[in-house]
Amino acid sequence: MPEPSARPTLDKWEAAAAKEVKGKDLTWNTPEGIAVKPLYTADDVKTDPGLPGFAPFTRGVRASMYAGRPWTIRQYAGFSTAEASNAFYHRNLKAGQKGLSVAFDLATHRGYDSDHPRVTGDVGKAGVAIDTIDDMKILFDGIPLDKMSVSMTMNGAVIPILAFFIVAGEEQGVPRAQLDGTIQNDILKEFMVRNTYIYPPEPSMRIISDIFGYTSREMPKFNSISISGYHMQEAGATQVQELAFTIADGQEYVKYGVASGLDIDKFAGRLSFFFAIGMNFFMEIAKLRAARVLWHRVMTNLGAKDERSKMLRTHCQTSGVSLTEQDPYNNVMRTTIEAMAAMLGGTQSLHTNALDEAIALPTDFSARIARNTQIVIQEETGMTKVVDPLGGSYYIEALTQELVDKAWAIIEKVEADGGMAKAVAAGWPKAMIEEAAAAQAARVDRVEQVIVGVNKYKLAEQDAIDILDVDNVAVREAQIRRIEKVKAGRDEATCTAALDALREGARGTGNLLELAVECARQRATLGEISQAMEDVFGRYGTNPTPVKGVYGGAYGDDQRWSNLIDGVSAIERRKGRKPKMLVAKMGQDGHDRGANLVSSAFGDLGFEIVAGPLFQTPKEAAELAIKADVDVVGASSLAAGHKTLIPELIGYLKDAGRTDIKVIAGGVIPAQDYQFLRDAGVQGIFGPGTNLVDAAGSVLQLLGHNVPPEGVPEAAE
Ligand code: MLC
Ligand code: 5AD
Repeated sequence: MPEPSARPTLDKWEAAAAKEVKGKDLTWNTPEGIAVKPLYTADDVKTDPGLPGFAPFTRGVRASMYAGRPWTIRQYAGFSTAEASNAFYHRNLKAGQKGLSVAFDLATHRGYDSDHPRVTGDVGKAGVAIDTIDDMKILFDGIPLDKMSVSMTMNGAVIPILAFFIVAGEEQGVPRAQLDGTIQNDILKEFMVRNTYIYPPEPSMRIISDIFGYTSREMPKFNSISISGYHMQEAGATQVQELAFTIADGQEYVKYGVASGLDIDKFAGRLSFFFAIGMNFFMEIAKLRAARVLWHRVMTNLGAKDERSKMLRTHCQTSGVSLTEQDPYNNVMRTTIEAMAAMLGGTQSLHTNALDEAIALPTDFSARIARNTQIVIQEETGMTKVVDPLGGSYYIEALTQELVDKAWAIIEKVEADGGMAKAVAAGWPKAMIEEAAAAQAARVDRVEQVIVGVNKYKLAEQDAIDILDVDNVAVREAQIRRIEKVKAGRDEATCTAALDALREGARGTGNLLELAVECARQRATLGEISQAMEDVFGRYGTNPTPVKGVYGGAYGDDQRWSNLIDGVSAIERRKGRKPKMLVAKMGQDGHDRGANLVSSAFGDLGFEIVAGPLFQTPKEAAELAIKADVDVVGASSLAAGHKTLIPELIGYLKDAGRTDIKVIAGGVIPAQDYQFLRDAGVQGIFGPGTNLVDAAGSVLQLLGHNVPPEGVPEAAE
């Protein structure tokens, strides 16, 4: 070591670096507004991160962390029937998975039984169909619920699902006090980004307090909520937004729990979190550390005394939107990098996405690689042997502090507005996230942000990969048969009495979960339990409000963009009005990022956009298209309902004599389905990774305007 006086100073380093890069500014301005410098030194570290297992838990919630016990390998899965999903779980557990995580189909999420007319396209598609306690028992057949921790991603229909889980345990011989697991139960982010809500905000918040009350009393091992930022990042939020809104959501839930009469330290220890881990490696590591610091601060301010109440425990999932349909094997590397960020950030539990993520649910093959990504890290690399190995890294520590400060500023703004429930109702967090999404889409489409295989290093030819295709018609028929069987075998009078009691409880102050447990015992269906509460609370709906000017603003006087605007004007001159497009969301698919982006970008080009409400039936979408007299319907599908819903939509337009209204489809549509959709009359298909400028060129062509050569889109198909 040279003497301190002989050591080079930072000035000297700056001069040397500037010389090497000929004065180029090496600062990286990230989307969250953080200026990342090319070098960090001890001067940048302002806070001591302390030790793992001790407040404020910057370096991890356990003293020994993975050296004592590695994180839980918990793969999110579910599809088709309870039988098929149960068999999949058994195969996965045998191959090294450690915890379960159930994905339900969208009909279940939204509180509909599989026989409901609104859900024909959704049954068994994006997750497993659960209608009755019998389905739930089959789902966990051979899985001891006192030994296996089970996460269930359920928010809308959280009351019937948790009731089924409790009764499935009972009938397996496991008292509810021994049930180990987590229910997502996070409705605020549903109103913001994920959209599987059922009831209006106020009764939805009551449901959460009721669950806190019941589980803190009856189920001491069960995590009563998984406060989720994951879906915010998927919807386009920056890491700072994800961090801030998630912690603010948590703060709001605690306030509601306390207001409902609970002692903070009686329930706060069982609150858990869930974050997305995207490709900004160090930022994600720092985000998890910052989250722990922020939660400790928030809970201290709220008066928690028990250190466990202030300890942020989290699940993480690698980022779905960071994965591509194009050259899908790159997704294995992306997921590996993200998994490493999650573990270096100190996650308690992790899901790694499968390489076919961008187009379908995992197959046994892709699920194996995803799972083994974690097993290899845990068992081959030695990475688990040292607690928080990045602790003390100048960059990580400085970034952690910067994220804490930036997120805290947003949390304070939320508080100044009266808390997250009010902010969500006012809509500004959602608008902020959508603006970030539009800005990001423009960066990718303009190749300012590289996505390998999508906007750079593209393959000339894509090989199709084998994907999982669920036959929703067959699943629906099987589910209907089971619903009939369960209804035929129950005592109708006691079942009706239990449902009546639930309805009364909803009107008054009865604990909704406790009342629903009795309904589940009496074989009431998920749809019936949901309906009993809907009778009192009503069903909630919103209309999208696409952001304006962010996507288009990124293009300035770009020639291709101007050509497209000219094209829109040419059509306007010819028709005497602007070209008009309905952006339609059909079925129970609430994933609206794609639809919102299309609405924003096409709106910025001068299209008149009819932003259709979520959850339309094909008939409702056709009626809206005809009423608004649009030129084209863009059906956005991200939950695999496209083969059922889009042909139905075209059928209704045909029956009404409006074959002039063109139908295009976008979203998660595998190449295998293109011909089927074309045969059904779809005139343009835009898969994941579509450049919106290219897509706009194609739509203008479809409407009879040829865009000049530099504006001619590459074939989207
Ligand atoms: C852990 N333990 C240790 C230890 N580490 N004991 C001694 N030494 C150590 N080093 C103990 C813990 O204290 C705990 O016991 C037990 O081991 C289990 O560890 P854990 O760390 O709590 O892990 P886990 O049980 O896996 O719980 C993780 C969790 C939980 C708290 C984050 O909420 C969870 O599993 N969440 C998963 C959520 C999920 O899968 N979501 C999917 C969303 S998909 P004790 O007694 O203290 O509890 C989605 C997509 C979509 O949302 O949109 O559809
Ligand atoms: N099985 C496995 N993974 C799923 N995901 C969603 N549904 C399922 C399912 N049924 C994953 C995808 C998606 C994220 C929200 O969760 O990775 O991006």
